[in-house]
Formats: sequence, structure tokens, C-alpha cells
Amino acid sequence: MPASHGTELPEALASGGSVATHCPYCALQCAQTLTVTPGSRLPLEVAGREFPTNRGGLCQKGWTSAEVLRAADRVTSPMIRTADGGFREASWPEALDLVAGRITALEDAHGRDTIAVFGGGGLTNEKAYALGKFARVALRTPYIDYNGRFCMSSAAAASNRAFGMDRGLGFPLDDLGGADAVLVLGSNMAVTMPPFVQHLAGARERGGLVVVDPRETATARLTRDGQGIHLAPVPGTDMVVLLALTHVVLAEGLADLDYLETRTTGVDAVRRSVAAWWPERAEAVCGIPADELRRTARLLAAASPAHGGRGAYVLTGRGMEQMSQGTAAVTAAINLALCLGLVGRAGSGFGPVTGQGNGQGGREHGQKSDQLPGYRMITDPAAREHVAAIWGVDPDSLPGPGVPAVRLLDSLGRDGGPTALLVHGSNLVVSAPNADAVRASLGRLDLLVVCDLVPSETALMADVILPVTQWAEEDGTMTNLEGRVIRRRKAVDAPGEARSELWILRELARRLGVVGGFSDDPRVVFDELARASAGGVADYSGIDYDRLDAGEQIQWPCPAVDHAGTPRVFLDGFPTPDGRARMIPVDHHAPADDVRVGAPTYLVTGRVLQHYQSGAQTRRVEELAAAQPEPFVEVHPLLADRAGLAEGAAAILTTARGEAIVTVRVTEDIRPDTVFMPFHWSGEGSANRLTNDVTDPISGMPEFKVTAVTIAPASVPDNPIPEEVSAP
Ligand SMILES: Nc1nc2c(c(=O)[nH]1)N[C@H]1C(S)=C(S)[C@@H](COP(=O)(O)OP(=O)(O)OC[C@H]3O[C@@H](n4cnc5c(=O)[nH]c(N)nc54)[C@H](O)[C@@H]3O)O[C@H]1N2
Ligand SMILES: Nc1nc2c(c(=O)[nH]1)N[C@H]1C(S)=C(S)[C@@H](COP(=O)(O)OP(=O)(O)OC[C@H]3O[C@@H](n4cnc5c(=O)[nH]c(N)nc54)[C@H](O)[C@@H]3O)O[C@H]1N2
Ligand code: SF4
Ligand SMILES: [Mo]
Repeated sequence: MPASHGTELPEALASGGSVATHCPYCALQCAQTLTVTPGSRLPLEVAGREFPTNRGGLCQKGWTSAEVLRAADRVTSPMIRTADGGFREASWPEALDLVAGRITALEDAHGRDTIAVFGGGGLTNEKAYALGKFARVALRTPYIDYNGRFCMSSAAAASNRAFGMDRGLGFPLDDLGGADAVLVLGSNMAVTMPPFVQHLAGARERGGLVVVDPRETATARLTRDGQGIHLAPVPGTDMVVLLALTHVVLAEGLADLDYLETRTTGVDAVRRSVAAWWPERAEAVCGIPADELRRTARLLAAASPAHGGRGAYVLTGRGMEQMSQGTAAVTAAINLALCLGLVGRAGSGFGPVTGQGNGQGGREHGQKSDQLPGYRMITDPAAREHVAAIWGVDPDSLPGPGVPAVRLLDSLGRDGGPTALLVHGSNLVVSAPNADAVRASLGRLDLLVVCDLVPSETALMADVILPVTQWAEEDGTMTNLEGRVIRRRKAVDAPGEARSELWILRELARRLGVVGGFSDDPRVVFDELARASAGGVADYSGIDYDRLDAGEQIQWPCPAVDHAGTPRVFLDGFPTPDGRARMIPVDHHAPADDVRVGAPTYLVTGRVLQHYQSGAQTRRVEELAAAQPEPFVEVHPLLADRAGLAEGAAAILTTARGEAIVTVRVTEDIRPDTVFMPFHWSGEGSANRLTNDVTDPISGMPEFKVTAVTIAPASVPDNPIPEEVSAP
């Protein structure tokens, strides 16, 4: 077997050629040029490349991304757990035979739905599509879901019900620069997507950047010196901020009545629902002075087209979406944007800022428990028939909907729940809420198979680890935060025996008795995906590799080869039955923990620049690990004083789920009633041992962002608790 699978490496590359591709990490998908460096420690050099989104820029993670290719502990051959609890290397045939054999035995004992699959928003479109098909056709299990449930599910649910479609940003990012105002709710893009900040320059120049965050983040600081407004609400109360802003817009006659009349339904119910949220009442709940709320509403209205402004945008991030009322909170943001007449209009708009590298495509091609490719619902008979025809199977053989991620994880190994889990692109024991319970769930399984490039904390719990290619080692497509379909291109061969996931799925399917229908050639998979998506909401049927390789910039929907794609959606109407956007009244409820604890100290969680997600990749990059070596908690000086916490000392945080011990960083950039922890680490400093796995009733999103916590000095034992795992 040759070392390279899936796609051949062009000869020019072997001798130092370069390749145009995009960053392995976040949804901004900054454009990169990779130059192959034969004979050097790292196989390639990374440079930024001019592109409409990043304009040549990269962040520190992007610059250092080549390091992960040669991580010291990169998994380079299949690994099988041994009787003594360790791992031994195995050949591909042995590992695949073992996995397929155990899957078949478990299916024989318990039925098809005993196998579950967990995917990821970092997978290419081709892998995401193949994984969904593998679950439905080769395993015939309903139980597939993915980490996008933790990320974009509330935003997606709210957009789908309001607009009939969810494309993250429904406009090119570049459009933002022309607006007079940009309202950013719960996104810290100056840290999570640094090159994004260039697009906020226009609004800042005109004093129109509004950032809502309980911390004065790097993004919030962009509003200083007259460039805008920072609102620091009580965590979990963005809904109240939005209801009050909408109240002011409607009460002061600032709404775009023409737009509401012609392009929306439901404004009367929304008007009634915000009537009681006058600014003074909102202030009592969210802590933002009433006058600040009024000033913000007027600023946004003045920027809107109805009042002759250059335009305004409302953007949401995980800070307001990762709540048990996330879908409703995003709905409130949409209602405000609709009242101002912003959506489906060039120069204005609404959009959630998608997070993962392929967080957009990852939610379109069938990894979601209730969806088939093209964003089709698995319960829709016409959708089943269409997709079954592409797959060459009987529609009745397709399973029904499964369950969202948190429920799926909880059900593992329980009575009637799945006994096996295949994980593709998620480090669950670090990134899922209530992590100790997740660890226990995985421990109840009869079979855990993890595909990864590194021995992540989750991989280290597996029965079998299968090594995969990544980023510069593979071809494929990703769909960025603007719905733009872009090419990932192979520059180097993967080390050792690492294989494309497309190859692994094909080989497993074959061993499970499904011989055709799974290709390891990404181009072939993409062409099938495009056909499967035809006529669906996320229609890729006019896109192919040739068009992308010719440099065409295509944002979906793109229903025909001679269709240029859709940079701006909803300009001619919404894909709802009557063509109008639906306004849905929503009301506030406090985070789940508040009810239990009364007035708590709030723990909010999030990110630092240097680490990506569970840290599985970035903790292995020396420069990044050195810059952010350990987990920490940010505490305001007033709280530090009251709780007896000193800068650099160890604090113990306790919630209803568990406890964590981390280093204190004292900062004035946070509300005194709130502490902040990044979630990039495992072990005793893991934020997700504390977080609440209560979920949003509509989206299934867990309440990552707000938890009631107690914080106190930790006495550091003479013999520190050893890390449970050996990963760095
Ligand atoms: N460096 C880095 N960049 C990343 C990632 C990463 O892991 N590291 N991950 C990528 C992914 S998958 C995602 S989803 C995005 C996430 O990107 P962001 O949404 O920007 O990231 P977070 O830090 O999770 O949350 C943003 C902010 O929410 C605030 N917040 C907490 N509670 C509340 C609240 O109640 N209301 C409001 N308004 N704000 C609140 C936090 O203080 C934080 O500053 O980043 C992407 N980019
Ligand atoms: N407390 C708290 N928790 C959170 C959040 C928060 O804000 N606060 N944010 C949530 C959000 S928004 C997200 S998106 C999740 C993300 O959290 P995770 O799902 O854990 O995401 P990653 O850390 O990116 O994990 C991806 C894993 O897949 C591997 N990998 C990379 N590429 C591939 C590939 O092509 N194939 C395979 N098989 N593996 C690959 C990586 O090495 C890594 O081990 O975390 C969520 N958890
Ligand atoms: S902002 Fe995101 S896509 Fe751009 S270099 Fe950084 S991690 Fe990569
Ligand atoms: Mo995310």
C-alpha cells in the first residue's frame, strides 16, 4: 500500500513548491500559502495569503499551524488497547477487522441502534457528508450527532425558524466595513478571529461599534475613545438587553414600519411581548443603565437604512447563544434586526459568527441527528426519498431522527442506550459540559473508537485509536462563516500510517458488508454531496472542484453550474412559505443555576487567543503552550479581596457538577460578580467539570456560558494531584 491515500501529491511539491489553502482552525478560514520545505524540521512554511476575509492576515495559531503536523506524540499507526490498559500498535487490516467485528457482534446482540457516531465541525464537507451517510447506510443507526450541537445549534435553530434557512452570515464579511453601526453580542472576535477586526474599522470610525460582554474583552476595548459603546450585562441576560432595545425602537417610533409591513409577519405579538421591558425595568435585571440602553437603540436606528444611515449589522457569538435560552435569545436579536429593517438588504444584516473551521458545512451535510444532506430534515418523506435515491437505498431503510449530543452522551451504556461510539473530530471529555459525567458515560461503553491525529484525552480512553490526516495532508472543501465554499489542498504526505477518514469509512463500510457508495477520493465525494444537496436549502449542486480551483468565489446556495452563488441572501424574500421573515415573541428566563442558588457568583467560560477548543492541537505547539501554559480564572479585584484570592494563587471553584483548581488572575476587565475561565485544558483545571449540561429545549445547546459558582483559595497539597492523562 502506498503511503499516500486519497489524493496523490503533485510532483512540484516534493521539491519545494507551494500550495494555496486555508487555516486548519476557526471559521474565518484565513487564506494561507504553504511552501514545502524538504529536509527541514517542519515539512512546510506557512504564510498569510490575500483573501476577502483575512486580507492577508493570520493569527498566532495560524502562523504556528505546521507544528501540529509533527507533534511529538502524533498518532502514526492504529493503536489497540491492551489487557494491561496501555496501547499497542497494529496494522490497518487488524484494527479495521477488530472494529468491524465488534460492531457486528454488538449489533447482533442489541440491534442496529446500539452503535452511535459523534462527528465534528472541523471535518471537511466531504468527511462530514461521508460520516452521515456511513451512519445511515452502513450502520443504519439513528444515533449520530456532533460537536456543532455545542456551538451553532441555537443560532441555527433561531435562523431556521425566523428565515427558513441558516447560513451564518448571510452576506460577505467585507460588507461590514460600510456600515455605520455593528452590534456584537457575546463574541470576542478580537481574540477568537483576530483578522476579523479589520472589518469593524468603518463602524468604529463612525462611533458605531457596540459590544455586549460581561467582560471588557479585547473586542470591547475597540469601543474606547468614542468608537462605540461597551455594555457589560449580568451574564445570561442578553435577552433582556435585546427586549429593551426592541422596546425603545418600537416605543420611540424608530422601527422600519414599511419593512415590517412588507417583509415580516408577527410584529404585533413581538410588540406586545416587549411592551413590559421598558429600559428601567430591564436595568434592574441586566444591570445596564436605562440611558445606555436608550442611547444604544437610537444609535442603531440612526444607522439603519430607514433613517438614512449607511447600514447596521447585528452579530451574535457564543456568549449569548450557549444558554438554555439560547434559541430564544438569538430570536430576540433577530426581532431587533427585523424591527430595524436590516435583514435581506445590501449593506445591513443579521448573522451569528460561526466558530469551527467547517462549522457551517458541518451542519449542512447530515451529521446532525435530525438532518440529511442539503440541510434536509430526516423526518421529511420527500427528503428521504431524494437522498435515498442518491445513495441507492430504499428510503424505508434510512433510520429516523436520533437525539442531540448531550442526551446522546448521557444515554451511552445505559439501559437501551448505545453500547459503542465512534468519535470523529471532537475531544469530548474536555469540551462537553459536565465533563466528569461524560467521562463516566464513555467508561460505560463496550466499544469506543476514536479517529484523531493526536492522542487527545478522549482518544486515550478508546479501545481503538485510528490515525487520520489533517489540513495540509488532505484535499477537500470547507464552508466558511459566510457560506463561502473554499478548497483545502494537500501539500505534504501524512506521517506513518495516518489515513484519510474517507478511506477509513470506506474500509469499515466494506467490512460491514456495504461494498459500493463510499469513495476515498474527495472530488468524487464532493460531486455526490452536491447532487444530494440539489433542491435542498443548502444547495451546492452548481459547485465543483474545477470552479473552485479556477478561483471562483462561491457562496451557497448555488443551484446550477452557471449560477454565480449567493453572496447576499434574502434580498428578494425569505425561503418561508409566504416569503416573509417570521417574528416570534420570546421572553426571558434566568440561567438554570440561578433558580437553585439565588444570587450567585457567575462563572462564564470562553477562549484565549493561543488555544483552540479542547486544546488537543494547540497545547502541542510549544509557542502557544508557552504563551498560555495553564488554566486560570479571571477575578475582579473586589471579588478577589472579598474571597481572599491573590494574583497567581490557586483557587478552588465549585458548582453543582464538580470542582476545579486553577491559578487566579486578578483583572478589572470583568464584572465583580463574575469570574471567567477558558475551557482549553483537561485535568483539575478543566472548566467543563463545572459547567451545566442543562440544554435549550429547542436546539439542545448546553448552558456552557453561565453557571453559579463558589470560589475560594485552594490550599495546594504537597503532592499535587496527578493529571489523569499523559497528554501535555
Ligand atoms: N483562539 C480561539 N479562537 C477560536 C476558538 C478557540 O477555541 N480559540 N474557537 C472557535 C469556535 S468553535 C468558536 S464557537 C468561536 C467562539 O468565539 P466567541 O463567541 O468570540 O468566543 P467565546 O470566548 O466562547 O465567547 C465570547 C464571549 O462571550 C462572553 N460571555 C460570557 N457570558 C456571556 C453573556 O451572558 N452574555 C454575553 N453577551 N457575553 C457573554 C465571554 O466573556 C466571551 O468574551 O471561536 C472560534 N475561534
Ligand atoms: N465550557 C465551554 N465548553 C465549550 C465551549 C465553551 O465556550 N465553553 N465551546 C463549545 C464549542 S463552541 C465547541 S465548537 C466545542 C469544541 O470542542 P471539541 O469538539 O473538543 O473540538 P476540538 O478541540 O477542536 O476537537 C477536535 C478533535 O479532533 C481532532 N481533529 C482535527 N481534525 C480532525 C479530522 O479531520 N478528523 C478527525 N477525526 N479528528 C480531527 C483534533 O485533534 C481534536 O482532538 O467545545 C465546546 N465546549
Ligand atoms: S483567525 Fe482563525 S482561521 Fe485565521 S489564522 Fe487564526 S485560527 Fe486560523
Ligand atoms: Mo464552536
